[in-house]
Amino acid sequence: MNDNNDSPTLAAAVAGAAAADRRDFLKLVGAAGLVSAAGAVPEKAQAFAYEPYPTDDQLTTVGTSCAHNCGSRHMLVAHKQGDVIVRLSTDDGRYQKGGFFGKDTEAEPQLRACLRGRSYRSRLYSPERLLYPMLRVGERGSGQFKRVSWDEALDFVARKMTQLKRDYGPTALLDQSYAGASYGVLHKSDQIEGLLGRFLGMFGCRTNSWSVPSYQGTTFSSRITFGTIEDGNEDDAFAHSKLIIMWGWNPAYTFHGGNTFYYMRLAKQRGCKFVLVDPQYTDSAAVYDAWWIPIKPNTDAAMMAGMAHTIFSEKLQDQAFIDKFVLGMDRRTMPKEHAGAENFKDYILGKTDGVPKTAEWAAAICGVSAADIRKLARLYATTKPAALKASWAPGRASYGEQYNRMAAALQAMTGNIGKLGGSAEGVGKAWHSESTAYPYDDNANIWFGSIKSDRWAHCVLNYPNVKREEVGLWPRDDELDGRIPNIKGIFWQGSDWFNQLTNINKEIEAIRKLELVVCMDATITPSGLWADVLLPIATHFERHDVALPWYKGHYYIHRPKVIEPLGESKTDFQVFTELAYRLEALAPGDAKLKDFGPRYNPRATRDYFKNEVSDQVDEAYLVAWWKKVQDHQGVTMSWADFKKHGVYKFTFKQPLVAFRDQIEKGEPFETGSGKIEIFSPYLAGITDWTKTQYGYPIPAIPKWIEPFESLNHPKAKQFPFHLITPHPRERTHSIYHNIPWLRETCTQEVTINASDAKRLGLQTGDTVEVFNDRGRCVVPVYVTERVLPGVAVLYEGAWMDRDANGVDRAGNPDFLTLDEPSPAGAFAYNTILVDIRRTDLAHKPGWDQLGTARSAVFRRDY
Ligand SMILES: Nc1nc2c(c(=O)[nH]1)N[C@H]1C(S)=C(S)[C@@H](COP(=O)(O)OP(=O)(O)OC[C@H]3O[C@@H](n4cnc5c(=O)[nH]c(N)nc54)[C@H](O)[C@@H]3O)O[C@H]1N2
Ligand SMILES: Nc1nc2c(c(=O)[nH]1)N[C@H]1C(S)=C(S)[C@@H](COP(=O)(O)OP(=O)(O)OC[C@H]3O[C@@H](n4cnc5c(=O)[nH]c(N)nc54)[C@H](O)[C@@H]3O)O[C@H]1N2
Ligand code: SF4
Ligand SMILES: [Mo]
Repeated sequence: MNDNNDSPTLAAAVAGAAAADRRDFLKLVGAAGLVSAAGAVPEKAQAFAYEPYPTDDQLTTVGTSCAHNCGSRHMLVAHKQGDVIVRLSTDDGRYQKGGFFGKDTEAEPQLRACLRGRSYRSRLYSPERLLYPMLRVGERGSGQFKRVSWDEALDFVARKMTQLKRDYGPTALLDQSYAGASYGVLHKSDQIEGLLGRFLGMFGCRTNSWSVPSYQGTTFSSRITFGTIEDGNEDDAFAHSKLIIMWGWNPAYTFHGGNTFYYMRLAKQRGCKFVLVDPQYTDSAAVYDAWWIPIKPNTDAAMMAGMAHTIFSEKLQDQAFIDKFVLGMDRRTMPKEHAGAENFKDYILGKTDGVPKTAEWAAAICGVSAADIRKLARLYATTKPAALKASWAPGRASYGEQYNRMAAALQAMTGNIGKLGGSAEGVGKAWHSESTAYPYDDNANIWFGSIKSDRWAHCVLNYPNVKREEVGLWPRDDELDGRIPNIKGIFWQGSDWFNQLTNINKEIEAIRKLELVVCMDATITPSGLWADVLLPIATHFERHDVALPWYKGHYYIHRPKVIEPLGESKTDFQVFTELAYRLEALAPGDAKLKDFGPRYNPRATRDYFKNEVSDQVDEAYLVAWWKKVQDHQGVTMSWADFKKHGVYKFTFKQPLVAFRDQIEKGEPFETGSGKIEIFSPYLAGITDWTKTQYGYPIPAIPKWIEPFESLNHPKAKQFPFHLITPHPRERTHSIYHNIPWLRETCTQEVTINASDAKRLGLQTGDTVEVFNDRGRCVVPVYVTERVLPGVAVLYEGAWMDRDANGVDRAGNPDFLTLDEPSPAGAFAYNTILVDIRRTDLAHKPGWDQLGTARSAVFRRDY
């Protein structure tokens, strides 16, 4: 056993830091990062790890980008001494030869990093950095691991994989890769294009997780209505709006693009009006002086139906637009084959069910006054162009798909689609990038079973007595159709899903039944603590890649290898390649695994596991990828120049607007009818819903459907708060939870209205328990007028920290969420009834004492 206490490692350095003050702490961490890479403590490292900071001319600078699934993508500039990043700064034009950026103009705004990105150094050199492979020695979830060699760890994984596939068949391994690394072209995690999906698929054992937590309801809506999720305008189009309705959208916190806020500020300066429909008065609303319309969570589709009623009854709709571009909005736009079916207008006017969806009807459901519903409907229908930005959070709910479809109906009936300053979002993807540098071929995304992602625990716990509709089994046209996956192992790559999916207590029950849990990550994570094997992965500073923006942006950022991988870290691609060679060797008679290694990573030999070899191979992949960019995207810049410039940004004559060509040039939409399908012939044609991935019926037109739980539900008598769980400003989901610099700025707390606090006798700072029949969390309370009474807000992503009684002391709302997805697959993350009571239990913020305590995983000797 390696005696971690005696070796000069990062963990050892940090062990002494627990009681030290912050400056000393950073000194130790900064120095230790170098120690672990180099094996000794050069005096210089100590000298520059703390103030006085060296000046720029004493350091080298390397332009790169920030990473992860954060809603954006910005430039970072690493200032280095030797192989240590001493500080990080961002785009201000100084560090790029050629000066593509830094102009801070409407045409070329800077790609300026937020505080999360700028604090990355403390994540890179964090005490919780995983530096070498580890194997579990205690019970699963006990957090007891021992350090092992790569050889030992990979041998264990390869043997176990071989056994599980042999004993349980091709669905035994569940792919829970997600977007932690999905925005690079070479080192990629995600369910569709990712490295893990390709690896498990080629191995012949993979259950896929098909629904995305972010916006599955929205995806469904965009696909059904427009035939594509690319319904987004580029950010700069916002600058041309006269009215922006932020519907469940808080771009001040939750980025959906690199420069959204910059362009919205331009719109404001040009006289644009802003509206916010949200249970909470957000900082975005404060900044733009928006008209705040507080709404009961998950009742958005009802309010929108009320708006549609006003628009139809006051004849404010753009009938010419509807007649030309829309299917099923009213009787005359219904497809002939479905002429007798219910159309949207008849539903809204109550002609089919006898219930007119008037503003008064909606008001009784959503809590917004009928007068305000009418006022907003008129404002939206008469202000041109107007952007109704229907964000994802209200759709991250039961029947969330109906909210997004209803929004699309409003966007269509007001003729705001395909117009500059309007909006069809939706998913809002604006860019189709050249997204993979490794082969994206027949071997990508092979699966033998595919389920709704948050049904895995349900599937494991109830196997084989599970109906296909319960798990949203994706249909196949072969003998595997209908077979419930027999899941025995999980891989987490670029994902902290154990912490981030729904109903964690149910997940805990399920994970105990598994035989293999592998976590590949750069740090110890809450998921990792439940794994059998921890594999240390190099961060984006420690490998060569190109960064992709999120859904908007039209640029690439070069990501050179800034420093050598810390400790024994390897890239995901190195790990999968080496495993492929090992799996092939373990099954010499299996023709399907012949040449698995070279087929998986065709530019490499088995030497790829050596960093000096992988560096060369990665460069070759990226050069070939750049050639694709040149061929497919009309780029003339050379790879060498791109590397010098750091950023390549596409330029356009006019802002990019989704569906402009459909509206201006009459091109067909990508739907079956070529029109915007408010009535969906596809949905109308489904007879057996159990044979679809949805499992349960979905109406052919957008409709209001009561959510599983809401303030209008009888269960609200027992659990009187509707909890919503938006995305945090100080974290990217769970990433950065342990970073003191960021956590000092924001407390993990539950926000409630002052009237509720008064009733419960609570004040800001009091510790409360937020609970329901699924779980319990302990957090401080924050009391404000900025949230609707009856609503509680608890941001997602806190690192779970269960006590002996199963109470989460960190305040992770996924102990309270329901693992019952909406028919279209939307996670019900914002559909939660809870109660709140004062508690004597302590909240554990998880970033100071606890951060270093948790890193003890590296120091114990088992
Ligand atoms: N209650 C509630 N829960 C939610 C949500 C909500 O709204 N409410 N939102 C959901 C949504 S939309 C999302 S997208 C999910 C996010 O869920 P996750 O994707 O699980 O969240 P992250 O915290 O981003 O975790 C990504 C992990 O990837 C690791 N990682 C980063 N880069 C690499 C790499 O190159 N290789 C490897 N192997 N690992 C890497 C990071 O260290 C991190 O641990 O959370 C969901 N959870
Ligand atoms: N800082 C930061 N930015 C991020 C992320 C992050 O973790 N941190 N994650 C990224 C990812 S993966 C995603 S999926 C996106 C998510 O992007 P969004 O879904 O747009 O963001 P959220 O923060 O979940 O919620 C936005 C707003 O919706 C409101 N809301 C919640 N429920 C309801 C409802 O029922 N009705 C109405 N009308 N409003 C409601 C919340 O109060 C909040 O103000 O953000 C991306 N950007
Ligand atoms: S918005 Fe995202 S990419 Fe940009 S700096 Fe912040 S964390 Fe990094
Ligand atoms: Mo997401």
